[in-house]
Amino acid sequence: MKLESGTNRLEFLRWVACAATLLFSAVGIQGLPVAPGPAGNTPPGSQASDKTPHPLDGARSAALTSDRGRPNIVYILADDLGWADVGYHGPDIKTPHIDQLAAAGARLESFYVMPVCTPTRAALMTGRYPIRYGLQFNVLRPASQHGLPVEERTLPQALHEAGYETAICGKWHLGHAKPELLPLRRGFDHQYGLFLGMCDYFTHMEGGAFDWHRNDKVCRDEGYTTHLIAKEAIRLIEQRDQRKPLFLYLPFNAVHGPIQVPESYGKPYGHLTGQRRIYAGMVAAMDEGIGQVLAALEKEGLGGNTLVIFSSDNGGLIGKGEPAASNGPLRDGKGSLYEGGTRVPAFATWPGRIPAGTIVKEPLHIVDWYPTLLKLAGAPLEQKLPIDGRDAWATITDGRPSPHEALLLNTVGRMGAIRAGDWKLLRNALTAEGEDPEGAAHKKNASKEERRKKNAGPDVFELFNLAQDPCEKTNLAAQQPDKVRDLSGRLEAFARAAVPPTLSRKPEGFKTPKVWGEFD
Ligand SMILES: [Ca+2]
Repeated sequence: MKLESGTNRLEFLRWVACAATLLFSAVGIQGLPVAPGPAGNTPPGSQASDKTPHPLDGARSAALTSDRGRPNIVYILADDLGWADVGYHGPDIKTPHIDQLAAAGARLESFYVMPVCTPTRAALMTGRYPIRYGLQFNVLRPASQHGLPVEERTLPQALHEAGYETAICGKWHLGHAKPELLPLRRGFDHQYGLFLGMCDYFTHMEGGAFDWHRNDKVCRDEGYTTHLIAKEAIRLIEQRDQRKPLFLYLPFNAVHGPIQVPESYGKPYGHLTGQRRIYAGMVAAMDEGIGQVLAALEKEGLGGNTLVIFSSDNGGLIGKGEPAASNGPLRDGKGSLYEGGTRVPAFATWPGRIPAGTIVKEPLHIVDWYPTLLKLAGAPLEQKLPIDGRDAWATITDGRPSPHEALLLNTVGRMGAIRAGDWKLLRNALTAEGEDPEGAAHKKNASKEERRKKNAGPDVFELFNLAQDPCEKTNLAAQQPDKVRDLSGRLEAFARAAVPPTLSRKPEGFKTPKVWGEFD
């Protein structure tokens, strides 16, 4: 076991700066994570005012809610959005619609996702950790032949069975090489958007082929993808089956690369430079689209009984050079098991059911939405494959503790991380080689030679108390050997239960099609 030595003066000053920032966050200046206290969640109304007008709180809403008190559900998933890149967490980028929505419900300030795109989407769709079905490592590539295994029951499938109309509008990224992997075969009544992990925002091309679809067929709609996704979401809301509650999954491909936006969106951000200026415009365009979707819900009289959930799918990418995204003081970014890679902006809003201004500090994971939503929708939770997620409703609405004793952040090869209460243990997160999904973005603190040496040696553990040290500066592994033993045992149990990751290999003789997901 390698243990970090004490902090030097520079480290100490950085720690002080971090602590000061967190102190400011407690009074709402910076919006950074506040250390969880024994009382759990902040009582409703103690931060944002209960009198904040709800964006979905129109007079028509109450009279026109969906059936039997079950909510319409809109899950907005941003792509690669950094912790500090929502207005309520950081000063750089204005997100008035996101901020208003967040203030009207519960901000989930310790909400965890997987470090990259495909695993997070799989976790949301199944309520099961990706180690259960081989999607814990890396993302699907254009030549990938696999996807979310068809044996997995999906969230839209369960909601569809319970009588919901289900739609995906945006990025799928859970399989495109076979018809059975496409959204309409995985529980969605409607599909619109891209199948792969990223595409050009204007031409809708990726990897030499076209990737824009409606109902799993090629779609030649022209325009900026964020605009198209918002427009289609509004159409789906307006033309929904009014006899059924609606589940609308809205995974914007924004603000994943390529960093592109119509020029007008970048203009208000002249004080930012380089890619960050364009990225800020991308966030602004997404915020505008979210505002339009909320207005459509309101216009249709659905606001009063719609649960709107928002989160990013992983932390902001802060690789080499000047990063476009910012995770604020959180350590590291996309692809990493440190907080900057896995702890993301998130909230849930439902007028009358989630008190405005709620701040949830208890740790939750994206797998929790599956059982939570199924329960709210009256869908059965009994299924063949066991669910890792836990019903988080009492934690979100009633200040109850996290439903998890321990949350798995991931385990792949010799690398892994787990959170239990205020404690987080990472194994070989700094040093393991060849197990980084996104190009070693998080290993910049160790030279190649250092990593090679350490990778050949015994496991390197880092232990942090996130209540006192949310920026993961002070490794307490040496002082807390019992805690390390306990958490590494739990992590090892998850690792032993994992199936091997399915790796993306380009098949022999692979030919890029003209359109991804077309099989004729
Ligand atoms: Ca992503």
